[in-house]
Amino acid sequence: MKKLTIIGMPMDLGQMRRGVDMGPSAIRYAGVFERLSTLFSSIEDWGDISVGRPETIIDEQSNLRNLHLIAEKNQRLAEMVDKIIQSKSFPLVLGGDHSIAIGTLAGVSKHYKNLGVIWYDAHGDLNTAETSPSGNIHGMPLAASLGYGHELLTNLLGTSPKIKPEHVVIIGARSLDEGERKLIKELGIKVFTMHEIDRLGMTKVMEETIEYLKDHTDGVHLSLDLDGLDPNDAPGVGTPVPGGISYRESHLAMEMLAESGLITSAEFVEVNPILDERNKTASLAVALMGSLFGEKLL
Ligand code: EXY
Ligand code: MN
Ligand code: MN
Ligand code: MN
Repeated sequence: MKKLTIIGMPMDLGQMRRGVDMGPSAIRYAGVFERLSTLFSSIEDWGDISVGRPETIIDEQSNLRNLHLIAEKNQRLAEMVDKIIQSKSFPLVLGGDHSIAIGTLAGVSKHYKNLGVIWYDAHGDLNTAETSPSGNIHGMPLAASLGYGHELLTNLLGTSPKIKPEHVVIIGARSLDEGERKLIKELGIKVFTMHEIDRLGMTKVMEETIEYLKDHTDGVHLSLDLDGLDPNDAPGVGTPVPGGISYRESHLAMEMLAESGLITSAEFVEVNPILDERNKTASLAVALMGSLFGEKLL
């Protein structure tokens, strides 16, 4: 059994709805530490990175909301994630909006030549300042990690890109902007939209994902946006999209990832307790973590 280190990133600067900064607290309140402690030989909680919440500052030149603060705070997260891996522990990052993946991936990718990424999300998060309909950086972290976008976002810890397009799999997409679709085609990114999930079933989708990544990567990061799930199962998210992945399908996906032994780091993002129903979404996140880390039903 391995070591696990939890770190919270109470970030809400990547989008415009309040409350997602309380995501890490909600996930802790839902019992993450207790739930995972039996699955690892040692587990630590390093607490939250301090983010603060000034009023939105729009970068005049780039039209990116809170660009400088997001870059600065993600730099800190990247350093902490780097430290966790150096200490031979598995990093589990609690969000916070999805802009934190910029920091997580900067820290993780330092340790792998060919890092795979599973992006479990209703969205592609492949926008740049030019293609974004909102200016919200939580819609940009996958693009930034692939080297597209403002250099303050792409160049954390001094390297870019962090990952290669052929090592990325998006699962659950059902809301993609024009520019995102273009980039997916241009880069040939593997995407299982809701259409493929309905058509093939989650078993096949995960078998294909694992097969696609296993021989070409030396580590795989799971970036799980709770809005990838259906809003009936995960109502506490800022950008819900109907027709999502079910509770059961998601557990199956996590169980198959556990069996594969591929996952080397993970983050769970976009939990917003203010929009939630009795902490349902945070509790779901914790249950999914249980499956991801090998909890057995019997
Ligand atoms: N594609 C839209 C935008 O860029 O504004 C919505 C992005 C939502 C991103 C969420 C967290 O995954
Ligand atoms: Mn996302
Ligand atoms: Mn999303
Ligand atoms: Mn390869």
